[in-house]
Order: sequence, then C-alpha cells, then structure tokens
Amino acid sequence: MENKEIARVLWETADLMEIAGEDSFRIRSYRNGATAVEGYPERIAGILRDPNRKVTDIPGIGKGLATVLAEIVERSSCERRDLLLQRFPPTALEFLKIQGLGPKGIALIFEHYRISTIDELERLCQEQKLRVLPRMGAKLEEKVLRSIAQYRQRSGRYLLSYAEGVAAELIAELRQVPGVDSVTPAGSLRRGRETVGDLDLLVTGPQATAALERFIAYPRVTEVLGRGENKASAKVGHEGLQVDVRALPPDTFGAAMQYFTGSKDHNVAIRTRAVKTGLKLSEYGLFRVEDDSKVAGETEAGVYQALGLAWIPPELRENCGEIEAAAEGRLPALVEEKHIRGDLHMHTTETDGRATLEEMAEAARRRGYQYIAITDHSKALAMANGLDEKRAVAFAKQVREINRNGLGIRVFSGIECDILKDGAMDLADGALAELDLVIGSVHSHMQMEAAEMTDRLLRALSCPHLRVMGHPTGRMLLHRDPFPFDFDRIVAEAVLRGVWLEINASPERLDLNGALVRAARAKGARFTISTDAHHPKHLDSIHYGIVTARRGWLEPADVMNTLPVDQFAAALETQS
Ligand code: DGT
Ligand code: CA
Ligand code: CA
Ligand code: ZN
Repeated sequence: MENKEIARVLWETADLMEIAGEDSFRIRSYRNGATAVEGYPERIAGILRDPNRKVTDIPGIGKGLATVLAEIVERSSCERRDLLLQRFPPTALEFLKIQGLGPKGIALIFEHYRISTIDELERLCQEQKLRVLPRMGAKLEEKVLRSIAQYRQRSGRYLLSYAEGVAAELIAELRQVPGVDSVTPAGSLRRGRETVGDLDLLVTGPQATAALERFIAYPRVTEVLGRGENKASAKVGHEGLQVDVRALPPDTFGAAMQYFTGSKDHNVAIRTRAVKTGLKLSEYGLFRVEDDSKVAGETEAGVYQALGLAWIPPELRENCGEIEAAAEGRLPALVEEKHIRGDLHMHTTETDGRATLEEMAEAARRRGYQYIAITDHSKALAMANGLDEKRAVAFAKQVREINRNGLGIRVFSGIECDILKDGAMDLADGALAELDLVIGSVHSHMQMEAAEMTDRLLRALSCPHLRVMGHPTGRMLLHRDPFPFDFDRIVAEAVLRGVWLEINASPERLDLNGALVRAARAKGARFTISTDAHHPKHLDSIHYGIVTARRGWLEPADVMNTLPVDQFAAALETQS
C-alpha cells in the first residue's frame, strides 16, 4: 500500500469522525497523521514491516495512530472507519465531495432527513428543505445544486498521474507472465488526456491470454467485471479504477493499437477516410473491401501509411485537424521532454516547499537542466509564509551570490507573486524589479464575475515586471473549475506585453489544457512548462506538462524554457 492511499484512509476517517461530531483533538491527530504519511519520503508499509524501525519515530505519528496505520496497511481500513461507515450511509464520503456542505452540514442533514444518495440530496435542495435547518439558507441550496452538477460531471474520472501509476504497476506484473512479449497502454492514457475514465492495456505474445488470468488474480483487483476469451475487465485499487486488458494476436497489434488508442472521433474520421478509398479498418486490420485482403495491421505506422497519412502522435488524435495535417505533411514537430532546459516554477522551505534551494537545484542539475527559477510565494499567502518586499530583495541578492559561487546550474531569482483582488501585484514594483522572473498567479477571490476577473487580470498584465501568468485558469482537476474570464482577451494582452503563459505541469492542475494552449498559440502566445514543484520529486511532473503542450500542438520554439541558458537569460532581459 502506498503512502498516498494510507493517507486517504486517514483523511476519510477524520472526515467521518467530524460528521459524527467526535472530539476535535482526535480528529486533528488523524489529519496531522495523514499529512505526515503523505509527505513521508519512505514507504510507511515498509517501515511497519521492518522490526528494527518504529513508525512512531515519524513526527506526527503517535502510539495510537501507529496501531491504526498497521491496521490500514493490513486491510485497507481501520476499526474506527468501519464503525462510522456502519452508522452513516456509505455515500457519506461522497457527500463530502459536494462543495459547500462540510462535515458539520452533512451531520445536520443526516440528523433531520433520512437520505442516503446524492439524488436525494438534490431533491432536498430543490424542495427548499435545507434552508429550514440552522445556519443553512437559500444561497447554500443553490451552491449545493451547482456542486452536485459539477460532481456528476467529473465523477468516474481519474487523474492521469494516478492512472499512470496503476498502469505501470500492472505492466510490471503482466510482463512477468511467460509468453507475454509486451504490455502497452492505449486509450485516453496514451493520448495524454489530463483525466482518464478507464485504463486500456493491450497484451501481445504467444501466451498473451495467460496475462488475463494473472490480471484477474492480481491482489489489488477488487472486483472482476468480465472475462472473455481475449479480454478481461476489473476494478483495481480502492479508487475503483476500471482496467480493460486485451490479449492480441501479433499480426493485428498495429490495428488494435490504432483502434484502442482512439479517440473515438479520430477513429470515426479515419474509418471514413478508409471507406473513401475502398478500404475498411477495424481493430483487426486494414482490408480491401473488394476481396477482404489485408493491406496493413502489424504496425500502427503501416495503417496510417496505407491511408496516405503520416503517423500521428497519440496526443493529437482528437479529430481537430490532425488528419488533414497528416495528409498534407504538415504535422508539427512536437516538443519533447528532452528539449526542456530548465524549470521555472518551484517552491522551497522559505515558503511552503519541502526542500531547500540547494536541494531543488541539485535535483534539477541531476535531471540535466541548465537552469531553474526559484519562485516562492508572496506575502498575501500568509499561511505559506510568503515573502514580503524585504525578503524578496534579500533573496535576489542571495541568488546573485549563489551564482557567483556556482551550484553547477544557473539559478534565477523569481517569485510567484499573488495577483490581488483588484489586480494589483502583491509586492511593490521596486522589489519585483530586483528579481529575474516574476510569475503572477491568482490564489484567492476566484468567485468573481467574468468581467471583473478579466479586468483584474488585465491590470496584472500592465505590471511591467510580470513575465509569466502562473496557472492561468485556476482549475484544479476533479476539484475546482476554472474561474470565468475572457480568455481570448487576456491572451491577446499577454502577447502584446510579452508575458508568457505557464503550462503548469502539476498533475492536479494542467489547467491550461491542450485546447487552450492551441487557441493561445494561434494568437501568438509563448509558453513556459513548469512543475510548481514543492519537493524535488515533483520535478518529474514535467512529463505531464510536456504531454499537455503536445496536445496543444506546441513545438520547441513555442516554449521559452527550451532555450539554452544564455538565450533564456537574454530573453528575460528584453521586454516584449
Ligand atoms: P476514457 O476511458 O473515457 O478516458 O476515454 P478512452 O478514449 O480511453 O475511451 P474508451 O476506454 O471507452 O475506449 C478506448 C478507445 O477505444 C477509444 O478511444 C476509441 C476506441 N473505441 C471505443 N469505443 C468505440 C466506438 O464505439 N467506436 C470507435 N470508432 N472507437 C471506439
Ligand atoms: Ca479508456
Ligand atoms: Ca476502456
Ligand atoms: Zn506555485
């Protein structure tokens, strides 16, 4: 069991305890424990198994919690959670995902109404039955109805990063089966969509079907949904991610990859194209209609080639012009991870990061980067101990000294400066002028009307020191929608002012998605791809930013941090 999963059980238990109105001190100890477990660099499960180690040595883990951890690792739950789940409907945890209620609100609702489903909660709001409860009103009913709609939209999808983890785990498992040659992910995961509905794995080899047996016997399978001759479906892990595994004969691998990678719209368009030239395409191959003879199917490139097309990178397969581009030989030469020469958004222990500047620099150097920008928060984020002007200026000076001594990587002094409610920057111009790279980000007051938010961002863009719009839409995947604003207008202004748009690679954000990246590029926007790392290991998230940039059709020249260090430094010097 991974630390993240253990932490999730603890969070849930704490939430249930809160619904039950239990002692707040105890609830806090569960939440502190969850934070400690989540952030711990080593696997807790490993420490628990090691007779020479004690989990109580981990700050935030006391004796009581240590027992709970052992229970969770053993059977994915704990007694307290089980008891609470008996008291409340199993959907209580679902209710917590509805914004606006909170554990106390849910407890109150359970006290007054015997409801157990989201549908019933919706009906209560529609029938105006929440407003009669203490501290609830018409406004809350509206808010709950809105979040129910959002919840329905996003439920059943998973973060790309989560699905990739499950895929990697299953691939490692199924590869061990004798007679299995390859296990390859297809579907939305291969196309790099920022969320994934289910996982599609394709298996080849003389004993490919043996992998299906191994799959349904896999310990983390929680429910087998179906088992056919060449396909098995099951739910894996406690999050309930569905995985479809298909065993393929080798001579159809290319056609199957093409088919199961999708997207559906792309496939429909490709098949239409095949039909026009007297061919038919299925997951078994490309065939001539007249005599059923096979034209292609072993490789994906072969399938595309036989249709008069260049091989299309999976990230582009959304039927948004990629087929025409492939036919005319004008597919973009997409940016790749190897093109990235530096990461321009990261935090340190000065604010809410978990590593020092030196540790972040060393991790970046080991990745082969030439430069980084350290961009801690500004003072408006008081909870994160954000920098005020004085600390910002001192930091700029410190970085100049660091570069004089040399860390084996060039460090740029930066800041992630809050864009205040009225669009002013959180720090005075004088301080911002000292720093090499100013990112402006919205972290508060996101519930504005679109017009007001647009004005706010326009004002921020008028700050002459601003170089990058950080996570420009504010979306948190499966959690918070983008804030409303006039995207085209802001992009046009950013282009005019020479402000770059950040593709925030954090797998929970990816808020400037492929479609928006492409739209912005068409208006002349330039981009940075950065991880917003709060820990050295987060630097690996650059991969999700790259995938998103590729879904936006970006080439290396569109991305500022593909520049070699000297050219990048020069680009920072010139204002638009
Ligand atoms: P997801 O799972 O919702 O994130 O998205 P996908 O794209 O992975 O969709 P999924 O798992 O339902 O199917 C995998 C691929 O199989 C899909 O991208 C294209 C192909 N496919 C599935 N159903 C159809 C269909 O009815 N027609 C065509 N042409 N292709 C299909
Ligand atoms: Ca899928
Ligand atoms: Ca599927
Ligand atoms: Zn940040």
